[in-house]
Amino acid sequence: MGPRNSILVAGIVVVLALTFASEMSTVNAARFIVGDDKHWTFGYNYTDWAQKNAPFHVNDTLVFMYDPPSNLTHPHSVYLMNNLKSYLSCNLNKSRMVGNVIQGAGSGFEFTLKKRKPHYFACGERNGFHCTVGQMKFVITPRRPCRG
Ligand SMILES: *[C@@H]1O[C@H](CO)[C@@H](O)[C@H](O)[C@H]1NC(C)=O
Ligand SMILES: *[C@@H]1O[C@H](CO)[C@@H](O)[C@H](O)[C@H]1NC(C)=O
Ligand SMILES: *[C@@H]1O[C@H](CO)[C@@H](O)[C@H](O)[C@H]1NC(C)=O
Ligand SMILES: *[C@@H]1O[C@H](CO)[C@@H](O)[C@H](O)[C@H]1NC(C)=O
Ligand SMILES: [Cu+2]
Repeated sequence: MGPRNSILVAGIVVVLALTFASEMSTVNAARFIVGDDKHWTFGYNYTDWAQKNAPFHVNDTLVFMYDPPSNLTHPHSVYLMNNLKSYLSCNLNKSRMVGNVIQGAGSGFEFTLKKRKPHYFACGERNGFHCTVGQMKFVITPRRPCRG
């Protein structure tokens, strides 16, 4: 085999390997409805839900579903808490809103886990009351995607 052919073969191998790798990560990425058929609601134990559905992986997607504000339903939202301390105390001061009160309507909104760090999710409504009393909080630390 000449040097030119070797380079060609090596190139094809690299392309195939990259294609395979990206397909594996797509195949392995999972989609979770937060709370399953309970969706994102007051009084459901999301710590328990997260423990039962662990482990989560980078590129997995969480789907938050909740009704928009109306006479019949309390509003909900989704925040990422700043750190463990604010998560534990449900202090929203330095949190970041990722889903407002209407974004959970219909088929909900999707949050893809991109980083291998703790994600402190909480409902931001009633100044932390849904987080404290309503148990609308959970932590997820995604793992590296598994390949096969
Ligand atoms: C929620 O679930 C967690 C994990 O199973 C458990 O440790 C905790 O006591 C539960 N909280 C309540 C209020 O039941
Ligand atoms: C996550 O998905 C993106 C786009 O599909 C991909 O480029 C990236 O490599 C994936 N991340 C991991 C850690 O697999
Ligand atoms: C919601 O409340 C408003 C005003 O109080 C009322 O006019 C309306 O009929 C209520 N809608 C429902 C669906 O109960
Ligand atoms: C949140 O910030 C406000 C305004 O700066 C402050 O008054 C309040 O004490 C803070 N709350 C907590 C729980 O730290
Ligand atoms: Cu809520």
